[in-house]
Amino acid sequence: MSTPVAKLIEQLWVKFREMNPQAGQIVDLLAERGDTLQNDHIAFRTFNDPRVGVAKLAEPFLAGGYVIGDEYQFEEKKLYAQHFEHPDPQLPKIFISELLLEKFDLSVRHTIDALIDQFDPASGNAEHPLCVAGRPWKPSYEDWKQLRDVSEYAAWMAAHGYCANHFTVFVNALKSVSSLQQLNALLLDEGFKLNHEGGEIKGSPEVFLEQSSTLASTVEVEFTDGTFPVPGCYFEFARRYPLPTGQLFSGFVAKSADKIFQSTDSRS
Ligand code: OOG
Ligand code: NI
Repeated sequence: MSTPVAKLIEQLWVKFREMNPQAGQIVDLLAERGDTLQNDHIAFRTFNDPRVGVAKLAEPFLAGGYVIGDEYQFEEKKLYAQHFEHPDPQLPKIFISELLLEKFDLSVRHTIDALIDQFDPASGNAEHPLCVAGRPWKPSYEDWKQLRDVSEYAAWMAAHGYCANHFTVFVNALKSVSSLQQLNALLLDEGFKLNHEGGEIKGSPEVFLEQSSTLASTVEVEFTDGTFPVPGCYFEFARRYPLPTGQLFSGFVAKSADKIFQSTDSRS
């Protein structure tokens, strides 16, 4: 695992664990039970501005042999997403969503534009991929609150920018639990808080995918007008089922994803 894309994923994982101590605790918990972690997918968020859109974030993954999978629409949340997968099954799928800026009023667009204007597009290149750029702008807490009132997603982006929003445990590969229900019960027992939006488990064997996730841990973020607690990253758990062809379903389910996004809601 030493290709540039594998190195990039390792770098994302290290940052993710730093930002989200929950992740390390869950990995340790699984390790105590004799399980090693296999990542099903990584998710990124962005805005649909060409300087930073899905296509821009996907560049290093496409260069590393990933191919475009399906696309997904989220009317109410004003989001569009695509997933990418690699012929090497050891490499996680990549899920990238973007906020559709034209669907917001001018004052919201102005706030977001002012953030993107602080990003130096020359810095998002092959040597310094956008997905590990961190937060290339300085928002105020006032910006965060304005955005939070129209889109939790936009507020999250303003606060955190570019990092893995979540990694995902591939539940099929676990030996110490035989279902997502069992894993959830273990996590709740250990004191982790799960996202209950749309039920603890999203999806079903009928749609070939079951998912659950922790609620994002609260992190202290520095804004231009002070440091404030806001939702950070979360950890997801996915169990995949075989299609009639016998192959495991490798896509995502928009109806479930819609609820998974809410793992970072400040009011959950
Ligand atoms: C992505 C939410 C959707 C999935 O697996 O369906 C998702 C996000 O929170 O950015 O990850
Ligand atoms: Ni996910």
